[in-house]
Amino acid sequence: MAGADAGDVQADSPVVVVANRLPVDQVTDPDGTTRWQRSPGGLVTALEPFVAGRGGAWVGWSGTAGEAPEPFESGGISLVPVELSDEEVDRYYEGMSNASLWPLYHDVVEKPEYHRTWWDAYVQVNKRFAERTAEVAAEGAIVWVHDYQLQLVPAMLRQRRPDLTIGFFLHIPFPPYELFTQLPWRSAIVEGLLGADLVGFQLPSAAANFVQLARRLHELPTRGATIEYDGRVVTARAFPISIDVAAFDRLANSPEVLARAKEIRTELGDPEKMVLGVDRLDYTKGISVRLNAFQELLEDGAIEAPATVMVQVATPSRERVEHYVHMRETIEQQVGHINGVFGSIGGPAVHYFNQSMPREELAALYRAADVMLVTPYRDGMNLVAKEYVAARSDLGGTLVLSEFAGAAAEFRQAFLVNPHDIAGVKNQLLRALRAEPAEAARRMRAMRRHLVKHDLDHWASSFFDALRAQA
Ligand code: ADQ
Repeated sequence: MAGADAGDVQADSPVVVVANRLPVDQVTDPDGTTRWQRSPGGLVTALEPFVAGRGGAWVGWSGTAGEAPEPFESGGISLVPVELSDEEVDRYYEGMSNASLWPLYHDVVEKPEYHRTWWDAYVQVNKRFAERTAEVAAEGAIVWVHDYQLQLVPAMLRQRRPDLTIGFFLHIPFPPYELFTQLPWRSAIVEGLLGADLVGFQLPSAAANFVQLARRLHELPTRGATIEYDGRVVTARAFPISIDVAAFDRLANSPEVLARAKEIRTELGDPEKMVLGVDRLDYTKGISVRLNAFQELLEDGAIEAPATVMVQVATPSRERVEHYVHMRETIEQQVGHINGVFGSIGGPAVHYFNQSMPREELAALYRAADVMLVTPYRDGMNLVAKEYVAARSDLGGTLVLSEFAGAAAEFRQAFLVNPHDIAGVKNQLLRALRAEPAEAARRMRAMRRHLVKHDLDHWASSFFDALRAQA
């Protein structure tokens, strides 16, 4: 087992990040050689200053099943790979994490499946992560564990290393008591999280859900944001995640991106209005909601194509999980239908891309769009909404945002919608399309003012500060 052969790993890292994935991807060059490349994600950028160059370590899976590579250095961080077998990828990752916990935590928008074999693999893999972390953390180190795949790690780690200060952050929503308690392994998960000193959530309501569970399910004494457990005090608080606002702003204002934004409008046939959606292809993101709204507005004659066009970019995701295959087919059929009825030769009403795009292209799309549609049924935060606002220093463009995205708590000046209410979504989309430039600018300015003060560094620093205060 991976945890057994620590080999050259030394227990000397004062800060350890533990996440399902390492912050690197293995890429193969044209000559067949493989190398590690830093992943584009924001998490590594946020945590780098706290981990890199200080002997910090990152424990995670490489993304490939089979024997784990030896620990290695990258960008000043010691990367400690954890092994996952093919069967564990199926059961722990695609099963328990993505077909049980993911839908349950997102308000059962799809029906979660529960299988004991998946749970067993989840326990086994969490244990391996805890063992690996226990081996690399220095005496008294600070450990920050991330997300729903690793909820048992805090308790498993504390059992092995009571000297550590342990933080946990959940990137996705945390459901209310009535939903959470359908999980057959509910007590084990709550006890797993209670192993941490600080449990962080995107929203105060999620933190409150957790405190309530500890009180009602485990009959633990609670006071405000704190829970007494096992002779310790566990704090549950909100730390809304963000993006590197300055970097995104700079990117969106670069001459190349501005030129590309213009070019995109030309390539779309110079529409009067461009509506945009950018998501990971996931059933929580409500891509069908906005396609429905767009389609009905075309049917009603409230908008016309190609004067108004929609661009939807959906990155392929979790393609081995059944719900995702089905959802992708539904979306593609819907796009086909809309274009069949409302498109013309060389002029589709919806431009759909099932592709991942470079950051520069996303920034250009954000800058080109008149309306950004972000309509998840439930979303921990939603960074796309934040990227859009960060990209619009021109104060142009409007944001239609689901009330059920964490970002809605911060962006009160967006055109907020209930994604279950199609009439309401249509209404807000029309308002957003027809907003006077002065009103759009007023809304955008207010959202930007909030965003610049609450960036990614603010998020990571607040969490680390709160965690150190618990030490
Ligand atoms: P995700 O569910 O992955 O994250 P989100 O917050 O929207 O969702 O982040 C998506 C990221 O992927 C964005 O940075 C976006 O730019 C990028 N992306 C989307 N489509 C892309 C495309 N076609 N090409 C390239 N990049 C694309 C989870 C939770 C969220 C929470 C984050 C962070 O579900 O609620 O905000 O973690 O905590």
